[in-house]
Amino acid sequence: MFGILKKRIKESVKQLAGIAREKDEEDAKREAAAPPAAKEAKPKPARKEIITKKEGIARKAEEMPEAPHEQEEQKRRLPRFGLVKKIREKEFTGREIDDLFASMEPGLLQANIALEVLDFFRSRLKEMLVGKPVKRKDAEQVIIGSFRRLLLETVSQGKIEIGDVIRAAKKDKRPACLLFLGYNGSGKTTTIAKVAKKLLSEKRKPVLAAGDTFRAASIEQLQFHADKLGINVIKHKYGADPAAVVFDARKHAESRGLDAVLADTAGRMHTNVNLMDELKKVVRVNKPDLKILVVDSLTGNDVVHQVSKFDEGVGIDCMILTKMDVNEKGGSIISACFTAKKPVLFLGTGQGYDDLQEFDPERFVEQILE
Ligand SMILES: Nc1nc2c(ncn2[C@@H]2O[C@H](COP(=O)(O)OP(=O)(O)O)[C@@H](O)[C@H]2O)c(=O)[nH]1
Ligand SMILES: [Mg+2]
Repeated sequence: MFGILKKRIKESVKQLAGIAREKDEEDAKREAAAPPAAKEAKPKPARKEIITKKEGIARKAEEMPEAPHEQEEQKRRLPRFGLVKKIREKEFTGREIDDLFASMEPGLLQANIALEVLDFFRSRLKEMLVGKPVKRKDAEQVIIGSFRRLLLETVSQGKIEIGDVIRAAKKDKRPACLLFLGYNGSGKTTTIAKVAKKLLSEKRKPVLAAGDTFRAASIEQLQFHADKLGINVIKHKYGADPAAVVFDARKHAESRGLDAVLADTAGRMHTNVNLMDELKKVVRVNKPDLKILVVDSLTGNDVVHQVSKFDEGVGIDCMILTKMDVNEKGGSIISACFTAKKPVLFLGTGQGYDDLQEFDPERFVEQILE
């Protein structure tokens, strides 16, 4: 997983560390070419006169202007010290970070990190690195550390546990209502089946709501999964009001003491206002505990647009990114988190019921930087 993203981030780190090393060599050459006087590091011994400390201070003040050779000495020593410091340390400039991004941008975009995210990364990296001396030998580690912080602060958007949501709803003596939203084909129906399987394995009782009354065969697809898992689906006819389907499922779950309603919805094309309005009604009528956006991780840079439209339209609480098993890019996770500022609950990692991985931001970042 994330092979391309890993490669691109590694290239960025290497390139910046390379800048630090290049300058190192240049300065070493400059030092070798410097005149011998400047190369002399040993300070000349101070004049050999025995004086008391008090006298010494007074005389030093007096002597300063009369001791040009000392000043000379200091002048020689200071640039020398500056040079040594320059050789050992590196201060990145804003220009170097800009240049890095200019050359890395196509690759990072290709790894599905959106342009908006790259702009943010560039300015954060400048804040972290520019004007702060870094020991050249540590440069690579410092750069990796900056990327680690940057990635972590982007993908750590809090934590939501479905178990906690169910427990909270139970206190109100009602089932939790989890609404799954997203594009056609993003993996909503498949993911609902996976989440249902997970709840069953935790000894919880879910029911499914066939809220996609729009797309041909969607109800049958949900029924197929429910039959396999041995759970119920509440369904109406195609073309029926999805808000009513979800409402009925909630009543069904309440009367039977079930734990959660997992509600499917039609794939909202975010350009289709009618469908978005219909979805708003589902939310208004049913007040779901969690609005979960299911995002196809292969979507590429459209992730940003998709996430913002759904968030503006109905408000999302968290996300699930699917098809990570066939996605080497991984940047869509970063783009989705950056845009939504909401946590990723799970990653879909295949078509089987157990192919659902809890998303761990720290593990994700370590995987990328390993
Ligand atoms: N490889 C892979 N395929 C997935 C994953 N999640 C869903 N799919 C497939 O994506 C296609 C669309 O999924 P579906 O659940 O029907 O999407 P929906 O239109 O949003 O309900 C189906 O062929 C699924 O089997 C995943 O995590 N990995
Ligand atoms: Mg579906």
